[in-house]
Amino acid sequence: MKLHLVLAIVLLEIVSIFGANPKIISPVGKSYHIPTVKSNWFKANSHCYNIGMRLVRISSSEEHNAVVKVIKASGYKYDNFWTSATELGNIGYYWFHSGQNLQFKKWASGQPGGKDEHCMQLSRYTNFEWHDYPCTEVTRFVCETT
Ligand SMILES: [Ca+2]
Repeated sequence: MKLHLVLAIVLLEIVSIFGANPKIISPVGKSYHIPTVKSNWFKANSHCYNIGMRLVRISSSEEHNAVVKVIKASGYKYDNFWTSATELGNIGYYWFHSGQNLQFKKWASGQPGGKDEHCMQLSRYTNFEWHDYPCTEVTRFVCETT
């Protein structure tokens, strides 16, 4: 029992020391990873896939909060982050790697909208609430375990 507590504390310490690099386990059982590179939405999908992960998908308020916490604990809290939500090739937004429509939503006020903006980012301008942006924009992204 005590050993488990100690291990949990050690794990938390490791996460806080290494910031953006480790895979961080969320309350919903997923692990997250923020790569050191920036890319457009298409390459972000490829990058996550190539390391055995997927571009992040957010299905609940709990997951949203977990991802924001990971971002804020990383060294990159002044960037925007791609998620796998897009409306490319479809009517309305969906999660690219599952094809499911968005159930939970956290759009910032006035979003989504804007010409040629078809991919979703967590935006530093609105405390990481959701914005749509042009999919070709180069920025950071969050990968998750599948
Ligand atoms: Ca927008």
